Amino acid sequence: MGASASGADVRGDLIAAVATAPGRGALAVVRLSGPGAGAVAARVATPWPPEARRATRVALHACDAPHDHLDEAIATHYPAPASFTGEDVVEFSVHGGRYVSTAVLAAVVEAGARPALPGEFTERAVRNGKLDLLQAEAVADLIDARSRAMHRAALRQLSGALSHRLGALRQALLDVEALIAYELDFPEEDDGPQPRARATDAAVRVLAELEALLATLPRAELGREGVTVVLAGAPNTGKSTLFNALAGDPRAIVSDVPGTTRDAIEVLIDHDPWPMRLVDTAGLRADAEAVERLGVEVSARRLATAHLVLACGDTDEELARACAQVASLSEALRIAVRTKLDAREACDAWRPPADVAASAAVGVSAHGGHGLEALRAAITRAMGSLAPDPDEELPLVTRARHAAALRTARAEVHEFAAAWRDAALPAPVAATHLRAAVHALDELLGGIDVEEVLERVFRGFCVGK
Ligand SMILES: Nc1nc2c(ncn2[C@@H]2O[C@H](COP(=O)(O)OP(=O)(O)OP(=O)(O)O)[C@@H](O)[C@H]2O)c(=O)[nH]1
Ligand SMILES: [Mg+2]
Repeated sequence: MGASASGADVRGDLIAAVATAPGRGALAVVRLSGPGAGAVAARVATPWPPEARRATRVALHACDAPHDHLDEAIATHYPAPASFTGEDVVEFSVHGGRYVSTAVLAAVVEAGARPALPGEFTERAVRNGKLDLLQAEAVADLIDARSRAMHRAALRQLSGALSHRLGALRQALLDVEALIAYELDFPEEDDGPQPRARATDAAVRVLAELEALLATLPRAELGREGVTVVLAGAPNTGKSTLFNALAGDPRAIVSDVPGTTRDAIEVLIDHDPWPMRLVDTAGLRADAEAVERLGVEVSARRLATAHLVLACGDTDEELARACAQVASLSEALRIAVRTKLDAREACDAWRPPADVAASAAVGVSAHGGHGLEALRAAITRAMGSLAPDPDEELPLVTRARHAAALRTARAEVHEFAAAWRDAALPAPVAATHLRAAVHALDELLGGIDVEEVLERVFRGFCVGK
């Protein structure tokens, strides 16, 4: 039986959806949740009911029409409340592809279920106290994860690391409130501990913790957006060839005509410790004709916003020139990359010249694959110096919603601490700031009745989740 924090019964009607991605695949899952899930399943599956929580083979058919056979499937029944949503849940693993899953969904809808809205299953899990809102968002992040860093951050949030941290902060704020109440009750008390100073100190500790969490935002952004790594250098130095080799995919056009790449091309690649947003750009040269010149302008813009630049040159002279040119256009970290090693000398014989202005220098042959591992390792080191490893203890603040709530809490606690320290506001007024801070954290965790927040969060989910 589910109830929101406001006490209202929020057990929903019976919903159903195909929980797997559309398209061709070995399996698809049709999921039902809500009161009567078992009864509806009984109208489309034989034999029914299966033993609870045990994967069981069934024949699926049209509603009340056992001879209108749809599929041989595996059914699992999770009676409430021990299910993902906390409601009665049935899952049918059917054969993949569009037709079977759609036909099974149509059958359960005819039998009494309603097609689910995006995110409605997870929303119910939150409403029924199975997950808090942060964990529900982590489910979406896990689904959307495109890199190891995002995957790890999502798993950590799903395990409740951020929720626990915020729960502890919330408790700390309530403790400060209790200290204030003491001051209100015994204002003249002058022996024993000093509640006024203690309340201020506790608030300052909460502020430090809020700051620490907010300070993880840039790292979360790196995890989501990737570290921007821009390939730059003179035309025809092999940038696009190297781009393709690092991407593992021939994405960029390669030719021996200088000025081949005109527009920046980018690709997100899983990398350690952060995903890499690799950008190929037009070769830098002053005498470019009109269209190419536009490309060079784009290159300059991308260089200005890069985290890391791979300055490429296919001779040592070119390499030094590329490094100097990049340095004039970008403040980003720089790795000097001597390209096409195979073309002129034995790959292993190359040594970085003394005059390249870069934090590292690597020689590669994109054709033969020589040096690519060393380049990846140099990129990993450079990324590590941009931001500490995402593995560290503190959970990341991953969304604008989180940042906004934490900033609100920080502003309120700040107001409180200042007013309380200077005895500038009457205690009940000062306490309203603490209340507002607690409210911001509650909203973050979804622990209070915040329809609008739930609506916003869950409509961004996919159907069936
Ligand atoms: N031998 C050899 N040739 C290479 C290597 N990498 C690239 N090339 C050749 O160099 C020429 C230019 O390569 P691109 O990758 O198009 O060079 P680019 O720097 O992207 O050129 P622009 O887009 O014009 O700036 C092509 O003919 C490539 O085949 C390499 O590792 N070894
Ligand atoms: Mg190119």
